[in-house]
Amino acid sequence: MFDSMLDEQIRALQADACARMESAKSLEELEAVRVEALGRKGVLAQFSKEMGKLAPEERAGAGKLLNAAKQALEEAFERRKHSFEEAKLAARLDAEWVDLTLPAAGPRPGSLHPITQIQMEIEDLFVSLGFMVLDGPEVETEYHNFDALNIPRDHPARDTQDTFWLTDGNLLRTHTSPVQVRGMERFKPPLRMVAPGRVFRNESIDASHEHTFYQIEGMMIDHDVSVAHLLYFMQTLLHEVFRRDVKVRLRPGFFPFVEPGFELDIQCFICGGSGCAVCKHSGWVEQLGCGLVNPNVLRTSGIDPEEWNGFAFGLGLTRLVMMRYGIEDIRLLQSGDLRFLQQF
Ligand code: 2NL
Repeated sequence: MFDSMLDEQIRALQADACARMESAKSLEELEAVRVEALGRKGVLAQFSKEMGKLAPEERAGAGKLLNAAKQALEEAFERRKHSFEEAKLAARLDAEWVDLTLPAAGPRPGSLHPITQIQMEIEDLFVSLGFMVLDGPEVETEYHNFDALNIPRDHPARDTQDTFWLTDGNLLRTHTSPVQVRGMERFKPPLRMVAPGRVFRNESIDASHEHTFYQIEGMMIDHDVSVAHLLYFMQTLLHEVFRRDVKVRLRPGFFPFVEPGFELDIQCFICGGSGCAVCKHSGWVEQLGCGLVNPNVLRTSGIDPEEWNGFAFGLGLTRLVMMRYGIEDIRLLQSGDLRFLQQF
């Protein structure tokens, strides 16, 4: 029996389409060949239609051939598709490879707030110089915050504009002096103590004022304490904080709880004393208040001013941190902004 024309065409199509599937360069190219040969409007479908025109004795042979071609093409298609998928998976496994035997990164360590860091450094320094570190309540009595410190009844610091008063007559401490008053009440001289902590002032907030801030106060009570002792301790403190030698100067300053009282300046180390924005072109930057403890303050807390005297000082930790790191806006320190905090 001779092949019909159709048989020839089926064989030719099968050979051609098989070869093109095997050499297809991409899934898209492969799919195009499949549609062309096996699709609903493809060549094989066309042949299927033409079978109707064949003589009945030729039809069975051509039908078998058509089915065999269809099956062969489907198999060729699946084989090639599978090889594309394997290559794709292999590429992905290669690209997404992870070494599971590497040690994990672990938790990211945090750090202490710069104010806490400076507070702890100053505490350590004073402990090494024989001082106690004392703590006390943030809600204070009017007596411990004002009366015991020789602050007059009509002093403006007692105003509601400066002090947060509570409805029961107590207040939020405006300095850590009351901690030292409690220290004098509790311990006998000779006495060396520092009182770091959070204090509150009823102020409006701007780039250099917060209503809540941190300070450290200290005092030493002994026999014959002089301004020379005071200067030595202040210079040691500032040397520790700024990690360099600092030139200091004393100006008279008034605080009711010391006599004499001073404002202590350091020579500006931003400009070296020639004048800049930080020192407001004066060459000096105000750092702390200090003086010899007013005898009235000693007497009020049960210490005999005929036998004992002492020096005391107070300084803002916030100011110190801003000076040390060149921070221009006080609000950054309480912002909780990690981009800021991660620098310390
Ligand atoms: C400042 C000034 C100062 C004191 C604080 C003090 C405490 C007692 C007795 C005497 Cl219990 N004095 N403290 C003395 C002088 C100045 O602070 O500008 N602070 C930020």
